[in-house]
Amino acid sequence: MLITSIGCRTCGVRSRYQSGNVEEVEKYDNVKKHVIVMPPTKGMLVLVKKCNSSAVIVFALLFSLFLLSQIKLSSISKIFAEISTTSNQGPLIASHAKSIWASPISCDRSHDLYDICSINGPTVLDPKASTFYVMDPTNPIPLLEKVRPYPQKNSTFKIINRVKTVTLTSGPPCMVQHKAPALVFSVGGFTLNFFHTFIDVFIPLFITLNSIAPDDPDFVFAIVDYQDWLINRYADLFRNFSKHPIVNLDNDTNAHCFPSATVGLISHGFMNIDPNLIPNSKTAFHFHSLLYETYCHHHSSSPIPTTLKPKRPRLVIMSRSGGGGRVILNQSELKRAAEEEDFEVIEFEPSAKTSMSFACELISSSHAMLGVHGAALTYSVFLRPGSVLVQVVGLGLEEVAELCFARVAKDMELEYMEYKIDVEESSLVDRYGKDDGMVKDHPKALDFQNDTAVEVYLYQQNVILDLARFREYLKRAYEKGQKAKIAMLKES
Ligand SMILES: *[C@@H]1O[C@H](CO)[C@@H](O)[C@H](O)[C@H]1NC(C)=O
Ligand SMILES: *[C@@H]1O[C@H](CO)[C@@H](O)[C@H](O)[C@H]1NC(C)=O
Ligand SMILES: *[C@@H]1O[C@H](CO)[C@@H](O)[C@H](O)[C@H]1NC(C)=O
Ligand SMILES: *[C@@H]1O[C@H](CO)[C@@H](O)[C@H](O)[C@H]1NC(C)=O
Ligand SMILES: CC(=O)N[C@H]1CO[C@H](CO)[C@@H](O)[C@@H]1O
Repeated sequence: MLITSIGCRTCGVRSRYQSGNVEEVEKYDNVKKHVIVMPPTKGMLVLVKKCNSSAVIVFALLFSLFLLSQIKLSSISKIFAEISTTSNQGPLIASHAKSIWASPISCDRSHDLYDICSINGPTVLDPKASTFYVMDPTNPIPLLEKVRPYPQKNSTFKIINRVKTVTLTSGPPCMVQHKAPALVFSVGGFTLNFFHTFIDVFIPLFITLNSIAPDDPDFVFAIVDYQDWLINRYADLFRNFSKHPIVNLDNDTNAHCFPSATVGLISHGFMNIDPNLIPNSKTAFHFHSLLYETYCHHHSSSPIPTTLKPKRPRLVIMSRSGGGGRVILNQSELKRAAEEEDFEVIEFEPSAKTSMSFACELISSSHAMLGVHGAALTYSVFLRPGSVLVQVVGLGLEEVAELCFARVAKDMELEYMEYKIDVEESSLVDRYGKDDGMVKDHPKALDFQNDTAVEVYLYQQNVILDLARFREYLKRAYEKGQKAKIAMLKES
């Protein structure tokens, strides 16, 4: 006889005991155990215990009974049968399997001609491997039974060896057991772009958690297309979404067990959080608050260029340079003009290396942000309610400007202003001439399937602001920024 005690995967304990060493079984009472009993010859009884110690004690009791009375194992089965409540599972192996600890897999090999096994619960069949897998989260122990489903098991003819063997098993054993369900999503795709990191990962993550578990969003993130730089850059934010370590699905070799899993993220469209579609009515404003709590005021040594409490309203100009287009060609004049309107002006060109807490502290302590439509305006998620966002909209970019930043700005309770440039303010005039169709008849909605359009309006186009006209916007932005400044001072 063999008694095997296998600790729960959670405890990582695995031990084996030879015949009758019951004390040793009990010594491990503080860890969760499963005990399997296998009689040597006739009759087979598999006893699987739930993770508790009382079962061990019951087992020990029965085992002593066995030692005392020398009853045959088949009688032990009868004891189990007697104390069992009638189960509607495992109809095939009534006397052996119908115990209160009914094993997910039970086999009756007591017959001369045949073996018969059953899986007492939901099962997955993999026909390629002729294997049935048990799905039973409460019994994550490795069980393995092989059976030739042919009633001539002891035939001495060789042909019997050609009968296929079917495997019944508990599937890959859990190397890591999780209490929280899994949420599986990708951080690949377009996420090199800051805007996409938000619209494809963090906003959908926020929506999904609040949609599928509005009261207790407790998930283990299992991430595909794992990228070190992204996970590291947003480590604090991920940690605020889930306290569990992230599982890297791309290279993890362990079998993980979860009580349940969701694969995929919910999106409400570009930069949109629709409270009507979320059970707990969370809004973009709540999303802003989460970011603000995560990244602002946690790093007191953050080198903000000026004081945290500027005397004048602060305007952040989101600079662009390099080959990406949408550069404000007369930005130094713009800066001077804004300063003349009494703004404290900071030019900020974020990169992939920009620390999120630096960006948060800079922007949340500002009262206005200005920039040409582009990914950098995503940093407006750090602006505090009442602050001003001025989006400069180039030719052909009206629709994306609305979709990407205008709507969410309003949802985050920002004062949103839009400056649509005139044809003369676009560098496309210099390049193609005022009368070219692409300039004169520029589309309102950019067709992202049209490579020419994307190239021209997003990447070739720069902006020379007509400061005489723009000054009116600066004045209005200043008034609103001043109001925001007073409100923020009161708040803190
Ligand atoms: C049939 O084979 C099994 C082993 O597969 C053996 O334990 C059993 O005693 C055999 N029964 C007979 C009737 O030979
Ligand atoms: C998987 O990748 C992560 C991040 O790239 C790394 O830290 C970890 O050591 C890797 N694990 C294995 C098992 O390769
Ligand atoms: C997010 O994390 C910061 C620390 O990194 C913490 O102070 C803050 O309370 C957290 N917010 C939430 C909503 O978990
Ligand atoms: C693509 O966009 C360019 C510039 O707006 C336009 O001239 C051209 O007709 C468009 N092509 C198609 C197939 O729509
Ligand atoms: C309209 C306007 O103010 N244009 C100026 C933009 O900036 C350049 C230099 O960067 C000036 O030459 C323009 O006069």
